[in-house]
Amino acid sequence: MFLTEAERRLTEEYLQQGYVIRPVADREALDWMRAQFVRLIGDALGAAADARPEDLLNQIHKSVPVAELNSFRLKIIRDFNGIEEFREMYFRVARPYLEALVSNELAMQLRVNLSIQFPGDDSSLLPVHADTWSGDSPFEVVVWLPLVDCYRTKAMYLLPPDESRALDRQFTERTGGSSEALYQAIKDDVRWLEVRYGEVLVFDQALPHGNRINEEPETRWTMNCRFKGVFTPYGDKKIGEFFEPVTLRAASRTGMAYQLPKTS
Ligand SMILES: O=C(O)CCC(=O)C(=O)O
Ligand SMILES: [Fe+2]
Repeated sequence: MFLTEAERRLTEEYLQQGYVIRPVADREALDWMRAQFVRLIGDALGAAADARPEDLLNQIHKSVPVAELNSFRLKIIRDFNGIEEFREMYFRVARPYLEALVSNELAMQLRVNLSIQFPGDDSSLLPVHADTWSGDSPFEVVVWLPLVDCYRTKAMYLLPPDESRALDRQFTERTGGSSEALYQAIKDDVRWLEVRYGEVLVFDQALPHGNRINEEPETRWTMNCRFKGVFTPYGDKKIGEFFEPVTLRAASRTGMAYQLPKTS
């Protein structure tokens, strides 16, 4: 394969671990996004935030009652997805990694997701799953971007490819039905992914992953968004409804528009 040395390293790492963690490719884009959050949180709370951004985010559970967490989260999601440049900024932080691992003709999810997890809160957990189990295409990757440092249970976990293949071979025996039973079966094999603010995670959503109660004293704020090659097979999430091309190239545009001359 005609890959550069850097692409080869990234590829090996992704195939071996099921993910890569790298410094964001555009730090200004990341800081711009975090500044938008600070502004939107100020709007939502009805008071301009004067704390440092990392303190405001990490300590938000002191200002928002857990009963209001979901409506607070949905409001913030609606607001930042309404900002014109937001998706492009999101793309910029991961662009070279996506181009190396996925394609340079990419489709991007239309809406970026946000997960907020208060310390000790069990109301917004994602039990172990692979997105492919509920209809996502195995050609999709997730770009997971933290707004605060994520570590231990404030992060997410992933089952690496070798362990995942072992699980697939004995899926029924080891899972016993419930997702908690499944987690118990794999918990010694999963990797907790430490991702700091300033880094970005790209992972294979076809591998089992999820999160647990955040036992750290700070709130987790992470975004996630799916990308795939425009011309790779689609699952339930379709182009136009869920995905949209963001880097279609000239020859693909002329190719798709092409019609043979009519002969009479
Ligand atoms: O953020 C997490 O803990 C899990 C995210 C996830 O399941 C996903 O993005 O597919
Ligand atoms: Fe997932």
